[in-house]
Amino acid sequence: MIELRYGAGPEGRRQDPTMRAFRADRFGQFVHWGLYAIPAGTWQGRTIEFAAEFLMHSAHVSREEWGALAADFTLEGFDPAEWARTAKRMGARYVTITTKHHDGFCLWPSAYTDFSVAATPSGRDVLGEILDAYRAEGLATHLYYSVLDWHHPDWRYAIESDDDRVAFDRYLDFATNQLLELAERYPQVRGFWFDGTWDESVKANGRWTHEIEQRLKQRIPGAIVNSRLRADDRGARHFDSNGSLMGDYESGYERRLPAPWDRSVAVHDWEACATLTQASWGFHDSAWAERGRKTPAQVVEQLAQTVSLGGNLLLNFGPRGDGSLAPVEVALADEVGAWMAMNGAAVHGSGPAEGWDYPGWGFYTMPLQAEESAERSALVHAIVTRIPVSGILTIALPPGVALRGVRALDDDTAVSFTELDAHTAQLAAPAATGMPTVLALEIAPADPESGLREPNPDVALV
Ligand code: FHN
Repeated sequence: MIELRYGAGPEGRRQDPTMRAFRADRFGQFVHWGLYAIPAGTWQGRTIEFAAEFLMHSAHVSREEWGALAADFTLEGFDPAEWARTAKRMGARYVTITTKHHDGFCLWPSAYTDFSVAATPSGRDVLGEILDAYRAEGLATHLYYSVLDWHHPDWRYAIESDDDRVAFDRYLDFATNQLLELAERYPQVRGFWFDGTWDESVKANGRWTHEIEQRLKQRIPGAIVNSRLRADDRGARHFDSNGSLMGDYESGYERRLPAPWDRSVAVHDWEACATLTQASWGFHDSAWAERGRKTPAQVVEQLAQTVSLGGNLLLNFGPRGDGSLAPVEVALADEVGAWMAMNGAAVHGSGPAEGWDYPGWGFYTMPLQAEESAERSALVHAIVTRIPVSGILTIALPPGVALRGVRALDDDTAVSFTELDAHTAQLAAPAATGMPTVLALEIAPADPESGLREPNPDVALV
């Protein structure tokens, strides 16, 4: 065991009401919005096939030129109530909004910089309006904050001299002030989502990452902080040098998910974040970004996989430069929302189905209370995402579990099934609809005698 001052605390997995609510939410909306939404991936006629929020960096734009975009941040199409309604219709239970991305532009009128909405034509507190709108729809709010800052003169990628150290200490004071300012201005937020913490300069300041997490939690009791903030005394990130998770949940899954059979990830809380476009978080107005745009079925499949492994999915939206949502993203939200309206019980308040192996044709989830209580759930949801060409779904039952009934979750019709043996049931695969079908499996403890029979060797389970 390595002695660490800034590693994980001894508390282990949080079970307080705020954390349980976050865990049960399972589906959140990420919003990347800032000045980068105005050029939307194109600078002086040149479209750069890279994330739109990186344009200042990738097109080598000076701070002055980039700063001039603030004059065009006019909010003509900005309707935060519409953003919030869209997220709610989609089935998201919380939002994580970029307060400051790598370009340093702040969506709130910060007292610590001039580079904020205060310098735009309206001068409005855009962040405050967004947070109020989401709260009015009943969604919890989390604040994204990039520690990396291309605008601030004291930002350093690495500490290579005494001057660097002095400058970077000043930078960390600035970031501390901004974060405490956010906590003070918006005390109803549920959490902080840190980013831009991978550089050597931050890794050499594990103490700051530890202390700012503590200070934010003092200001907002119960606040939830992602693992991406933290570095330990030796610069280890997310997990400390002893292998323990730092922060309240792991946030390392970005545009990827754990393997569908890898249940080991469920030992702690985690959240994956995903883009809707090919690889841009900010609005990128180009055929390049559209080429990889996800369909509603792909989003639902990712959501099902995530919940089956005990994670949350944070699905990104990139509003346009005028503040309006892209119609293609609203359409996706509505299609996902139509599915969630019928099948959300397999997602919200659900988690891994303990003992149920990955079936290959989809994912199993189970109500969370059951996962956490001694009593076994009487219900497992089977989310069918890949219909076998045989047209047959094989259900491998965990030891001691019997299948009592199967119903389609959307219309509550009974589905007939055959028991091949004590461990195996089969049923006709649902018809293809273009979206996953959810089957509610009613289960009960098996008759102890029945388990003594041999499993049927003819049945390929996966
Ligand atoms: O560089 C950022 C990127 O723009 C985006 O904000 C994502 C979201 O997780 N985080 C960083 C890359 O890891």
